[in-house]
Amino acid sequence: MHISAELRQLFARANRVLVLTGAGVSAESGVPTFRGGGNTAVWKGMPFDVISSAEMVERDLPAVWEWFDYRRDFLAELTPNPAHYEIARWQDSFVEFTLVTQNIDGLHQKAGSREVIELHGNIWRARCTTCSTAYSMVEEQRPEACLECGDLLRPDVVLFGEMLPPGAFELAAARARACELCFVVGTSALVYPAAGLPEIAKGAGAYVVEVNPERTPLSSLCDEVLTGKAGEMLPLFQR
Ligand code: BJW
Ligand code: ZN
Repeated sequence: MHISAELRQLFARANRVLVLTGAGVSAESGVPTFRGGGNTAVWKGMPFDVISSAEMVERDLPAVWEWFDYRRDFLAELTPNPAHYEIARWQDSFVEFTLVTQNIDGLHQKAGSREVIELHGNIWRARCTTCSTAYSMVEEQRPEACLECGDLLRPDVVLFGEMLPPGAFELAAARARACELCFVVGTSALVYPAAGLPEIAKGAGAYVVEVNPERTPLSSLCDEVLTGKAGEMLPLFQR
């Protein structure tokens, strides 16, 4: 795959870089993507946008937990891939580096990334449906009910129709406005407001690069499209 001289130079000289990732960055670790490839995620006959929705939390919270418990068991066996590790290396190479992810799998952190802006929450946390107290499920089991108020717990992830964590998008948008170089890696760029970040970066003058084996609605906005897998493309960058 050809990386332009302009992009190589920009990568070598840039001070402020932002990377937005989606499910595709974890695909080479074995995490199924949501869309594309024809294997859309389905749980007991329900498409993921039905089971992963605010309505389903209201209607059948135990079913939502079953689906997320199943996915945590599956994810526990998986490890980061070269794309996660490369992105983790970048954080110490630039004056200001921002990693924004839509992923809830925690693989960026496992690869060593710090201060990850998680737009859609984290599958390894539960939170109280009433008082929002959060509980880690990395090492420990979640309590039956909230230890503060006794109410029900739910996965600490952002489902369709729900608000993003307070401040997360605002911080990501500020970094997008300030960056010189923006990478959009492994996202179908269909889900908003996340998909709006590269548009913000572009509007503020950044050079926007997409890394994806397939074209997306963002491709035409990008200054450069690197058609290929994240784990193969990102290690081609040298600084
Ligand atoms: C590779 C690869 C390799 C493969 N290397 N690449 C404007 C218009 C219309 C609707 C809306 C709008 N603004 C907001 C909305 C509503 C909605 C939305 O955007 N809907 C659209 C579908 C139209 N947004 C929301 O509801 C958001 N909330 C919100 O806006 O709050 C305010 C509000 C409230 C009420 C009403 C209106 C507004 C919240 C969105 C939360 C998304 N949640 C999910 C589920 C999380 C929990 C779970 O996991 O179950 O998050 S949905 C799912 O999609 C998940 C992902 O983070 C998200 C994005 O998917 P992603 O990462 O792009 O993955 P894929 O699978 O789509 O794509 C993978 C890509 O990788 C592909 O392109 C492949 O080619 C590529 N790939 N292998 C590189 N090796
Ligand atoms: Zn509580």
